[in-house]
Amino acid sequence: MSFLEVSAPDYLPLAQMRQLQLARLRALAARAYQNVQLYRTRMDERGLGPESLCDPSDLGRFPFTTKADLRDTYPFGLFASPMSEVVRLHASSGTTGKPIVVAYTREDLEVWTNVMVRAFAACGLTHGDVVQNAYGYGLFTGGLGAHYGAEALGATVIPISGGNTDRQIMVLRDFRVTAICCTPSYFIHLVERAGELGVSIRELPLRAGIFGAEPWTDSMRRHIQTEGGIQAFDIYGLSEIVGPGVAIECSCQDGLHIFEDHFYPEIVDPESGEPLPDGAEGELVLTTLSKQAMPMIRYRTRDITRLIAQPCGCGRTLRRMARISRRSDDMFIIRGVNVFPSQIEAALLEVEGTLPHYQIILTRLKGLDAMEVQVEVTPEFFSDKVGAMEGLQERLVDALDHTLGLRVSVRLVEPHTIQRSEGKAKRVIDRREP
Ligand code: DLL
Repeated sequence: MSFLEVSAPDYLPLAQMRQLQLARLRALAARAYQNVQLYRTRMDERGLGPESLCDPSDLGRFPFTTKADLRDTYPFGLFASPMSEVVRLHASSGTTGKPIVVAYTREDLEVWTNVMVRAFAACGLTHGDVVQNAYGYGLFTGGLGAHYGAEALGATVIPISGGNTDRQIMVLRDFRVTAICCTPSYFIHLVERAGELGVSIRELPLRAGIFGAEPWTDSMRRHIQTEGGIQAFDIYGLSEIVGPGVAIECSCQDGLHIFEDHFYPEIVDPESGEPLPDGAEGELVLTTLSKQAMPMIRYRTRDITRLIAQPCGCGRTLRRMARISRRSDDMFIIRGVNVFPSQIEAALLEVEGTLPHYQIILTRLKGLDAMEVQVEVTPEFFSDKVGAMEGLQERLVDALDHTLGLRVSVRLVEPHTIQRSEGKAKRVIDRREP
């Protein structure tokens, strides 16, 4: 299939897209009903079936599926295909207990590759690119998802996986890599380590980064683009739906196009579950439209965003979602104030003199919650006089106060004090007793 044909659904007129979605939704509901006990019971309880879907918006009458459902049916209870048709399993570890297991038929893998090809193409990658894939290979979906997509695009893939930073830098330079896939926090670490080794990433042929798997902010993007001399694109996905490739930014870098022909998005109020209109911020709920092995109906992602229906400068008709600002379950409450790590990151990066390496430590002192933000300062600042450090600390406390409406303690730490992650960064350390 030619490249243009692969990307054709990106430009489908709206009415045609809704028609396609409806046909796929009906087939999905039928498949889920026939093959998965949990879906059958829930649809029967509400008297729903494929015929209840006359318009994609009718999906709003269907019950949600949650992470708890995946745990309760661990490991294979939500599979809609016999094991003989399942050709791949991945798993995602949660914060507690057993991982969740996801399955793919051969057709599912083809769809995954298809959306990843379209994703890479959307951020300007072509067959001429040399792609260093530093997402972890294994049960995590990042490695293999990006791998098959980049390969199908015709790019040269370097399956280096995560870790071994010095070798990553050598490969980046010696193999004349033009695009890199990893978490944004790991890329920052790479740039920094390269500096120590006397390698300037800015001077290498590297021109694009496809970053995702964890939340990051626009301030972080500015930092990465300046320090790395590249364009940084945001890619979103989750194991339960497919892995990476649910949505991606295009060259306009203004929201992530959702591959709506395979994933149907809704935004709901995270508290009440009520559907919200395009433009309103809430929890992203996704339904897979073509998944065979593990269909997901109205999966509660816990990711907070909003849908953007306005046309995009790139010409794609796919709706966009705003960068994931936070997860609804990321929130912690300090002295009655709701706090999200992303707000802290944004506030810190607005103040000059700090590095995008930070950690939030939560403790409980005499029954009262306390929060300390530890942030690394630039080497120049660190070697400077104590007075400058104090001034910086005050500016940070003020910036956080301004954003959160809360005065919290800030500890400036030496460069390299905060542990680097090869995959998803751990920003919050909760030392409060349960
Ligand atoms: O992180 C899949 C992936 C791999 C996406 C590589 C992008 C690149 P999980 O491990 O199941 O899958 O984690 C999914 O990570 O619900 C979000 O909370 C978060 N996440 C993923 N991408 C982004 C992003 C992969 N671009 C969970 N921005 C999701 C913010 C993200 N959060």
